[in-house]
Amino acid sequence: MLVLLTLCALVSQASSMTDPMPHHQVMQNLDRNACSLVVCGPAEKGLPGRDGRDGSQGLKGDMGAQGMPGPRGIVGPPGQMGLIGPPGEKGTPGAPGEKGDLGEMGPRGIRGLQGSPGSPGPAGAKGDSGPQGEKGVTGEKGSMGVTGAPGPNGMTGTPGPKGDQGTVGEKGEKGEVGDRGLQGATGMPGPMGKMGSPGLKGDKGSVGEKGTKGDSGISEVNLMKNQVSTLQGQLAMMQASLAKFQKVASFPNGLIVGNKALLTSGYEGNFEELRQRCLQHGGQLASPRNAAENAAIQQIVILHNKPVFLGINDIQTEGRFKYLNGDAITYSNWQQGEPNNEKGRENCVEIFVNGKWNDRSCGEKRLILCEF
Ligand code: NPJ
Ligand code: CA
Repeated sequence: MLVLLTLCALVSQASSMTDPMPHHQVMQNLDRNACSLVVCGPAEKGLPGRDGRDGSQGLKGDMGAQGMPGPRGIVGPPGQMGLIGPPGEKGTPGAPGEKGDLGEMGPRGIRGLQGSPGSPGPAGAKGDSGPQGEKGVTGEKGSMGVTGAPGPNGMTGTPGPKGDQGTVGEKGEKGEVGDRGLQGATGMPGPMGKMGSPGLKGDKGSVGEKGTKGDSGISEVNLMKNQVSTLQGQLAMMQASLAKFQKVASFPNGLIVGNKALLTSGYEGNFEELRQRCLQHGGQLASPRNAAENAAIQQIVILHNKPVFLGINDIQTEGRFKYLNGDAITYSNWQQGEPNNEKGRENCVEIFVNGKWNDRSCGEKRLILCEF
């Protein structure tokens, strides 16, 4: 019983969503006895039922093209009801629409075309003999008669007057029925038949195969040319940007020599303090490897008019000057008489305004000059 109730409820829902068929009618189709036991039968003058659930939005029908009015002709018979349409493609499920009002009856369909004429029928039976025809019109003068037999000898008389015209003969028999005439012109299309009921919704088609990769609009070479061109443009912009940035960065406490940037912060301290400071900022104490670099360092010294310590010393081994990375120096520019390791306490190197080097005590305080 519980199952029947549920089933009945389901059917009620389904029918209310799709058609206005009374519930009891549906149930009769299923199980008359069962339904008569359940509440779903129609109560006489019962309370109004609840509103049905909103129907699902129907498929939108194709708009029919309006036909051109055909030429006036014989009104054809109404066309036959159209066939049930083919199943349509499965559409995406529409959002459940609100239950709409009962729609107006649709317009009458377009009149269907008149059917093609049938093939000619068999020849008819020979007709009955017709009634005697009317008196015909006077015939034409007959041909001259044959010459008569020779008369008796006598006076030859004058020729007699011309005789009266003869009577018209009887009407002939009715002729046979003629051949069937040519087919008449096609009549006007008859009224269009009722629209067929919509076909079942078709199944969703399977996903098609992935298409082949499309051709590139331009060739690989052209593609790379474009990329190179783009990169060249970007590089030029970066070069310009870097050059400007270097100027900004070196002003007013530094300069660029080769790929080295020399910068002083103005800080002053002993050799060890300066060495560590440069390291902290990702650089090292200025270490001239050639005359050009030495001249650049000299420019800073001149600018500030203060000697600076170089990244060169012989702390490890007296008299053997090395760079901070441990390599022996390969370039030098000693002041005359230097290095002299005065008082045996000069293991660091300073550079004067004149660009010359002098070994000096590492404990002296000098302006910091780092190279990056
Ligand atoms: C003297 C010794 C050095 C020693 C130093 C320690 O340096 O020559 O070996 O390391 O004292 O105090 C002048 C003198 C030098 C003197 C320095 C000290 O040299 O001639 O005898 O000063 O600073 C520039 C300035 C001074 C200079 C040479 C050049 N310059 O500006 O270019
Ligand atoms: Ca010295």
